[in-house]
Amino acid sequence: MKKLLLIQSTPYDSDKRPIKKKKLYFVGLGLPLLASLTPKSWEVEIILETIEDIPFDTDADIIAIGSMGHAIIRSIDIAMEFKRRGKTVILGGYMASMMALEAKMYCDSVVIGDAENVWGNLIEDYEEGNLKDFYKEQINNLSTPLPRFDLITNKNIGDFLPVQGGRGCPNSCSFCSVYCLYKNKYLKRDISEVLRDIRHIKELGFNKFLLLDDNIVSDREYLIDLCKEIKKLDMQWLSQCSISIGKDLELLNIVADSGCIALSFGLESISKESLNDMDKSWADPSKYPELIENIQNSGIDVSTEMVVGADGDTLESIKNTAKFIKENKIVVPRFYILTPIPGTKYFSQMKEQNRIFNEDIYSYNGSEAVHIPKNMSPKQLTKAYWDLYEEVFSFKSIFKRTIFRKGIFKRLDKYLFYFMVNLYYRYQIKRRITPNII
Ligand code: B12
Ligand code: SF4
Repeated sequence: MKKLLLIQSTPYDSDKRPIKKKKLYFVGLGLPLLASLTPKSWEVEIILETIEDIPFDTDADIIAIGSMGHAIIRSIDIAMEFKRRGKTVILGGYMASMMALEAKMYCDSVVIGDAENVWGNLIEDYEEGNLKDFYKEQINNLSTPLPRFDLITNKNIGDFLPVQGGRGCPNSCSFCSVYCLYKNKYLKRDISEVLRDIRHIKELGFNKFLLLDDNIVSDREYLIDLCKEIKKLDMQWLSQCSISIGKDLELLNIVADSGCIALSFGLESISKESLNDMDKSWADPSKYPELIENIQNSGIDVSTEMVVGADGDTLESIKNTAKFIKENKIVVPRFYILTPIPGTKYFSQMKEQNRIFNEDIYSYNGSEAVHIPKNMSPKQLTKAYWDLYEEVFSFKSIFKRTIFRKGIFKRLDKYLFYFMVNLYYRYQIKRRITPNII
């Protein structure tokens, strides 16, 4: 029987050691899905490198490696090692798709973008000794088989399994990788298919799921219909979407009522100028507090993703961001330095303006400035970024955002959980690890 080894690589830390954890709280869907798209005549194994070691002496025939964000550099190192050992190596996932020519230098074939329509052909071509350099076919309808969760549920993962709703996003933020691959397209799966996967997850004994979707409010009617069905299954779920959901109280209630416990929002910045600059002019930071309050009042917890270093940012506005997070009692805030990722519009803009200060794209990790900001030096930006993290994860701020809040005793277990997550993030920040891959 032929064997396929699927690997999700882990990023390197600042000493170039692969970041390791005992438990991976959130797992992606890409590899379980690829496994289910693989012909039944193949044996498949999945390795999540964050929690497992890579079996370099495997007897697998094909090694296929994912590439998420700055973990691409680790993916390339793994690819080169397997090539050295004479294996057939495939790279796929976001970064390999966005820099496919570069990725090809280290492997036999690159899958660009969605794998659904090409993975079967790739396996067939391999069997016929006829692998092509690139496989690319964008899908127009999103329909996927039941993912091979059996290949990950025996691992030390969290209590949420991933289920996909939609893929892509109608917006076009200049720094965004999703826009690069989907160009304003939002593909959604049939509600019956999404429910099939959620029911399966429940049968496996999981009562929580991660609804993977780049922006679940991309299609309001679809979301309402989906939530009405999810409610019947009595489960808890998390997802991410645009903060604009905070304007729509009716929708918020339907979403909360269906079991949504927390949503993550890419707020990006409290500076309107910065948002305009990122082609995110539809977002209005002066409205953020009101929208956040509406969301929190509906019973949904708010976690945020923000970036610093856009042209509207000053050292003072970055400092004020800590105040914003504290005042709005954001339970799980995360930050990145705005980074021009090759393939994005923002990368081309920075390149044209000659503002890329560090050309070594493989060193980009979202926590060190690589471009020349408008209102500070790259060094000042990196320092302001870590100062912001230190301030937001000071004990005072952690207590204020998680413990000292109205209704704490009604939902003590929940806020204690967030308190623990914050302590863990603090521990990572002290070691200069961006808190993200738990
Ligand atoms: C769940 C998730 C996570 C989870 C789980 C990660 C994991 N290791 O499995 C957590 C929270 C841990 C995480 C962490 C990170 N993530 Co993440 N994550 C996601 C998210 C929300 C969903 C991924 C998913 O399962 N999608 C559903 C599946 C079906 O789609 P897919 O992954 O795109 O897979 C399809 C194709 O891409 C392809 N494919 C995917 N992998 C592979 C591999 C091979 C070999 C092949 C052939 C094909 C292939 O086939 C699939 C079917 O078509 C995406 C957003 C998104 N739009 O996908 C971000 C996303 C992938 N993450 C991103 C980033 C940046 C990160 C971090 C680097 C964040 C950070 N700064 O630290 C870390 C790195 C983690 C790591 N490498 O271990 C970026 C990647 C951007 C980029 N240019 O690379 C995304 C796109 C978010 C965003 N909007 O920017 N992430
Ligand atoms: S709203 Fe989010 S997913 Fe959509 S383009 Fe902007 S950053 Fe990307």
